[in-house]
Amino acid sequence: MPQRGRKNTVFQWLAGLVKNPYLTAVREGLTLALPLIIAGTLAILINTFPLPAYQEYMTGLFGPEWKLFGDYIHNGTFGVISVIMALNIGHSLAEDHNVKHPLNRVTPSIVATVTFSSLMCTMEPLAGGAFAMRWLSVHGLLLSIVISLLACSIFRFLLRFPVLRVAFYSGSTGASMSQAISAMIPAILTVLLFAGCKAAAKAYGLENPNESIYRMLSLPFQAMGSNHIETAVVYEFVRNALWFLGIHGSNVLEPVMQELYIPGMQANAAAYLAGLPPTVIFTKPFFDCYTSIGGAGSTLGLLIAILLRHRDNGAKNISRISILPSIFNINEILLFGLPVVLNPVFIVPFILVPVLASVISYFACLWGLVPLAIHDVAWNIPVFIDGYLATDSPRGSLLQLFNLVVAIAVYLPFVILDNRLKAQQFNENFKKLADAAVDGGPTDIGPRLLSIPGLIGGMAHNLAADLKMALKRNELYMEFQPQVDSDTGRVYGVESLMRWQHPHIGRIPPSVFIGLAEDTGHIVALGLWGIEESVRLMRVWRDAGLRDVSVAVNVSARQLEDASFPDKVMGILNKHRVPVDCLKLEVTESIALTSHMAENRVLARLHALNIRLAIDDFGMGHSSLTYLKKFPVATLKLDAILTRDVLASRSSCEIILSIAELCRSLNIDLLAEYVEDEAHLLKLRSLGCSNIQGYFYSPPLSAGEAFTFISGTHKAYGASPPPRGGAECGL
Ligand code: G
Ligand code: G
Ligand code: MN
Repeated sequence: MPQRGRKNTVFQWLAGLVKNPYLTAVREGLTLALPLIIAGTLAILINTFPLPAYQEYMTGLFGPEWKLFGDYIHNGTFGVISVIMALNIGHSLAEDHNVKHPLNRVTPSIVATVTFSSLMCTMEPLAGGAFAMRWLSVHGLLLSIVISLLACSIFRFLLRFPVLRVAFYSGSTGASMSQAISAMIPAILTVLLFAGCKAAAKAYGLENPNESIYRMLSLPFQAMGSNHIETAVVYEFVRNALWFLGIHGSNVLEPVMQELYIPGMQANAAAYLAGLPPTVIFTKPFFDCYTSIGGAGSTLGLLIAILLRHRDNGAKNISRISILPSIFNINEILLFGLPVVLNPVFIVPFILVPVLASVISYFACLWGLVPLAIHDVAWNIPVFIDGYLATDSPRGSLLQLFNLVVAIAVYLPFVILDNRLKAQQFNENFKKLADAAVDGGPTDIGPRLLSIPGLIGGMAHNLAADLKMALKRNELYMEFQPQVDSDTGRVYGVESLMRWQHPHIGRIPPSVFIGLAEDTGHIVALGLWGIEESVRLMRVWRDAGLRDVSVAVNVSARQLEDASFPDKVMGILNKHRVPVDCLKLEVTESIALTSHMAENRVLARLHALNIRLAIDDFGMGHSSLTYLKKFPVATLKLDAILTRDVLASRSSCEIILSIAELCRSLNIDLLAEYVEDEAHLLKLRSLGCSNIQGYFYSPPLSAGEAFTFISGTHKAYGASPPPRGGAECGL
């Protein structure tokens, strides 16, 4: 067992690390850059597609400069990815900034970007600008990430000091004006600090931090001049570790390639031409063919492992988009989109797989299982083909296959780990969303769930988008919970309850999806659909001889703002030839019985059309009972807190007694919900409440089950006389 305990501790540690706000900001920043990365990848593919016929065709069609088109896209996307990252990281960090200090969300982005560009600009006269494009591109990525995180942290730290926040009475100026001004001094100080550091560094002869980093990184190799397995292992280790940090590893180590592996290739090719056997194992094609299948990190193995075993849709979609470029060894979408870069889950396999592959391939060559490379091949020739072309032998392709299988096997456990981490994080966030949905009641001031900051709000947005398609895709349906007259045991009505079976997540609690529909306004359409489903069922039941049952449908505040709602409901009843007293609309007390609603024209119109109302969750709101007279209601449904408490609390009993009394005098039906056992049932009946809904009789049922259940009670207790308190549907 201690083994398992330790495993779980590591898992929890990793889960914590993955949730780290800075790493999250980096991941989100990369994800936000995805459109740009996909466009850039397409441009690489268009320009480098490794088919001579294609290259000739394009030259013939557009002239020798045809690659400019792709170059423009590439420079416009990957060429400025470091700037975009600064913007994105600022944006991601602003989300949790915002909770503590109301702040314009763009400000941290500006601070990060300005800081980065002030560090990257140079005073050397460059053609037409003061930036070396190189450092705005992928090559500046690590520095951009580090600087943005630092700058935003310092900015946020400075914001904490009230003296630094310029306060002024906003008066008629908008919120952005006052927010921008209050953040002004911390923002300026942050930029000044970094610019000061840069000036100081320059005074010591250190101008561009990137140049220095790159120079340092290639140092270890200057010592290792030998073309041996140790050098190859270190080369793969460093190259992929750099990629993991978001640095173009192959580019940094280009000197090694130039000094060792390209000459190695040339030596083999020369030997081959001279009719001699090749002698050098480590050549440029060695690395292109055997250790970077699908790109750095041999990520074709990762891609296949994800498609085989990952259950997360995001990861799967990114992998699907990556298939085509990965065939040509272009894996930026996977590296930045999944992402692999700075993702603690994938650091081990991402570095281990290429190192392993270099060792395996070394021995395969050493033992003569696979011939050495004698032809140079372009880096973007698809796997298996390049192995064959480089060695003139299918064994080259076989070794690639072997390495690919090893890559899949090494990546697989980490994909499963990622799966578990994502699932855990999803569940945590979903629970928070569900709690938020249950907590706050409806508000008049805009969205509740959609305005939650960060990942939870993001999840709310995703679900709201899914909900828009749910009706068309048949994911919504209604369930019906019987309402029973406990004196006779007969079912006199049902409450219809909307359900959403999400294709990937499963059943979504109604509090969540109804809350989302209220936020987006979609509830108006969904609500009408639910009413029509319920009314249609009444028609079906009546045709089947089940006549004296009514249906109660829940209605949200948003629906009562739609002036056409009452007439649409009436239209539905007419369409299905169902009498108006077969339908009840349930509105919660906190919505219906307020001064605001007393003036509501929709309620007045519903009343005029004789459409009956039930008041849900009655007894705990702060409503004034006088409103009960304003809109004659048919039914009061006791709040669950009251019914659950009746055995334990005297005051709940007193309250129910007086509500029962009130109902008798106003001729209103009283219904107790959430009745789960006989003790509660008996007590409630003794207090004057005999209409019961709850698990004691039945949970919500499908339409078919409800029909069977109701027919059963009607057979057992006879169809007449009509139950006391329950409404008989006329006609
Ligand atoms: O989890 P449960 O089924 O108990 O959730 C039911 C709650 O969801 C109800 O109290 C109601 O507020 C809401 N609800 C369920 N169905 C509908 C519906 O069709 N329309 C509206 N507006 N709300 C519904
Ligand atoms: O808020 P409203 O009354 O519309 O909520 C109805 C919801 O209450 C239904 O979704 C149903 O699933 C749930 N419900 C109905 N009866 C019981 C019960 O006896 N116990 C519990 N826990 N929930 C119930
Ligand atoms: Mn209800």
